[in-house]
Amino acid sequence: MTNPLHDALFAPHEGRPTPFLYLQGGGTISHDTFLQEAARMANALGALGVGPGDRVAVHVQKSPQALMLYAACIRAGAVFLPLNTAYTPRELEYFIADSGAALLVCDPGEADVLREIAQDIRVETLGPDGAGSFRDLASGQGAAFAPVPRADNDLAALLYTSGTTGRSKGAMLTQKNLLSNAEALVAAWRFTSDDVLLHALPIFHSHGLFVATNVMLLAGGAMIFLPKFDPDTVLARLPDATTMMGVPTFYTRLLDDPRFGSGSAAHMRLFISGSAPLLAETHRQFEARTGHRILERYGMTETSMNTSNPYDGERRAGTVGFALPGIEVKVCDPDTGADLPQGEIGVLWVRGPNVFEGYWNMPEKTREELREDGFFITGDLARIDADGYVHIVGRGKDLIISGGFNVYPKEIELFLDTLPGVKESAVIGAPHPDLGESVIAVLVPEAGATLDPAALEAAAKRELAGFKRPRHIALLDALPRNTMGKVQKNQLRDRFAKTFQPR
Ligand code: MCA
Ligand code: AMP
Repeated sequence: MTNPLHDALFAPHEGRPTPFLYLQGGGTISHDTFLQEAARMANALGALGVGPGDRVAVHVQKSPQALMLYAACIRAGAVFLPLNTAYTPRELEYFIADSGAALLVCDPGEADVLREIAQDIRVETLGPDGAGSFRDLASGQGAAFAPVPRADNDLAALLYTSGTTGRSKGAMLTQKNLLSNAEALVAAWRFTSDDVLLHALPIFHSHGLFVATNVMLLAGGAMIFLPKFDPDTVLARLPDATTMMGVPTFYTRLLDDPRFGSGSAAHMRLFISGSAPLLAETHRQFEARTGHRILERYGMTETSMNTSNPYDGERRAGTVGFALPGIEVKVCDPDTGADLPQGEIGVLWVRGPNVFEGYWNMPEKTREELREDGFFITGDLARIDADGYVHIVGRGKDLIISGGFNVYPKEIELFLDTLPGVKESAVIGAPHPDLGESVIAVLVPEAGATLDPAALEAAAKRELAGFKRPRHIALLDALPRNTMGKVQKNQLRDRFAKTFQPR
């Protein structure tokens, strides 16, 4: 038995002195050095008693060492569980408990607080500079580690995605899910060992970790590995790249920068966008400025990538292209589940080797969304045009996507409803020129109560990750409801989303 991800992504690079990561400060980490460090970390996991199938929760800043820890988990057969760096201790408590993680690796600055929360599990640290107790432990270990055998259906990663009920769900991703998708994307987007990807995405989500990193590992190329998307650095390093992947906000920010001209992109092979809708207008402006047609693709945490515009052929603005090879998509009636005729709008269903195993410890949720015939019900509303291009036209799920991060209104409403003086709340998305959408809260005070906006904001800051915090709070005497008692969010959007001043 082998370890499919290790064999395809890591083993081919053993002993290769070729550059893998070009760092912000100017240093370079070769494939070989990366793998040796990862092997030391895999030994460190063993020394900590982490075995195959154990979950390793990781709440650390982006760094080469954080990526080495991912490689170490794959090698050791452990399940990698990356967590958004913006999460607050209150949010982390849920993920740590729900996943039953055996080990938490966190930033040194938060270790004391998290040790209080995660009393039953081992807590080690890894800082943005790669230093910390976990690295110390690893540096005393040997640089050889025989990969732990894994089967196609063994779990490789657990990624939490928020849910419409307010409870986050852990998407169980197998070796086969991740490898089949990386293979499909390398082929579809023509990645080779000559490619240098500008990587400014976070590595705690599917986009930066599986789409960007796994693709580059499989292709054998290099990454300009930046801690975050900062236009100055991106513009300075773009000349050394051949490709870039980003959320739409990356592209609108580049277009907003007068330094970004046709010369900045003339040498580039490919720009790819995903995680949120890329406005057709942005697509056209980008082409007018650079001559490049951004390649838009569509995916989800549960499925990795499903569809992509073609590499050769027309990249059609406002569409997400065709199903990737080996993956089926169809549009179904939201109520009956019946297949809809071509051209009609319905819910998009997806089937293929990319589709996850189900939600961690949530068999009922899994049954609701993942059918026995293998189709996953995405909750996205789509139409397939006469030429076969998939258009994502809306969402059947109550979801806001802010700068590529998902925010489920229910989670924020449940939190707001606990605040003193708040009778009830409704959270909606408003169009935002930089983030695509942003979060607005409408609150109804309890009779006689006066809500203090500063206190509300302070509570939100303490408890909620920054990208989830409402950027605007409006007050109402009562929420508009239909005869069934359901809050009429469309009315709230008409009333507040259009008049709100983005910040
Ligand atoms: C940061 N802030 C945000 C966001 N990011 N607010 C709303 N939405 C956001 N996305 C807030 C911070 O809390 C902070 O608030 C202030 O903005 C500045 O923080 P900073 O970190 O400096 O922000 P930034 O550098 O401007 O970040 C914006 C960003 C970033 C570059 C768009 O959010 C980003 O890299 N997004 C990528 C998301 C992504 O990778 N998604 C993939 C999901 P304060 O000042 O109040 O503290 S995977 C997925 O969706 C599927 C599988 C797919 O198809 O890919
Ligand atoms: P996540 O839960 O973070 O995996 O987000 C997945 C969701 O992001 C999908 O269900 C879509 O709603 C949205 N999404 C991802 N890529 C695109 C895209 N290219 N166009 C529109 N929506 C997208």
